[in-house]
Amino acid sequence: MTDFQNWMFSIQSRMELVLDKLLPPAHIAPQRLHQAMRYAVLGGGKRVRALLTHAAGEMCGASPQKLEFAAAAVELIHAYSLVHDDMPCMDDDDLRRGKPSCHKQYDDATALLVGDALQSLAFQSLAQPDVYTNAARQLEMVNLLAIASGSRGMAGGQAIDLASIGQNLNQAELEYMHIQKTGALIRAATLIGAYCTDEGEVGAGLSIDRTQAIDRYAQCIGLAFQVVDDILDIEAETATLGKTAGKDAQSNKPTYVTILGLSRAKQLAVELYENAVEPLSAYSSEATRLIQLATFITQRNF
Ligand code: GRG
Repeated sequence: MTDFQNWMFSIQSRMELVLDKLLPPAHIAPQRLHQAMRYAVLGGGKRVRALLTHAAGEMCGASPQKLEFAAAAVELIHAYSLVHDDMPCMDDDDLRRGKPSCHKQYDDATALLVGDALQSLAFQSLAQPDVYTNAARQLEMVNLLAIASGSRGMAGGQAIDLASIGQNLNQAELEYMHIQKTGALIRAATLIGAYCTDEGEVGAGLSIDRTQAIDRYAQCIGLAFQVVDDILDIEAETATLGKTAGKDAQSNKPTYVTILGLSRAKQLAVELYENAVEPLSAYSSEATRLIQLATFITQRNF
């Protein structure tokens, strides 16, 4: 196993434990809701957003405990978005993370409540009273996550996505939608990791230059993530993806592949990778994990 794979697996398994502890136990009432929340969050997912939080935090010298609660908050928002996205009133998908999607395993009303409750739990995780020593920075993180998830971020992007079905979007319009739908949360995940550092703490701290470099990285890698997602929708198998392959074409959705064609979409993913890592070149080994993650995100096959 490579050093990067070791790092990734150790964070993925630590995140599983943190999320397990944050989620209400399945035997506590209302049991069905709590079971469904755990079903939607645990035992699946690449945890890309949590990895980004950790990688950015490590670059700025943040402590693991702060990073874990912050990364959990982002993963909880992400899990809520997947549960709602799969519902019949949205993308109507039966498969998620290799198992029946939440509303299929439970029912629509439960899935709706799972999303609502996961969103609240995300902010509870970020609002921990004893973890973050810099209250102003903690408030900034809450604000960042709220904006990224709301109508001018992920939920707004989803609204544009639903309205775009069957429409002929151009590349700029598609990009605008994805900056909000997928990019905003990925950007927040990364910036929140950097914000977990307290000035004067071990490590490099959070200068304006460093924040800007991380922000630029996060915006490019968020878009790259979506371009690769569109490519995989065409090229990968349902069994590998753990979600229905070919769904975009089936739903008549504009994607980078429908607009640019496969080969230009792949070229765009490479360009976005290069644009993402370029601002980090000044930081040498401190930025290693972010650079390795950019490679993982753009070269993944699931
Ligand atoms: C319902 C408010 C609301 C928003 C939904 C992000 C989103 C908006 C829907 C997800 C639909 C989708 C498949 C988007 C493409 C990019 C994406 C977010 C893929 C899933 O993320 P991964 O691959 O999933 O990181 P895992 O399972 O690995 O966590």
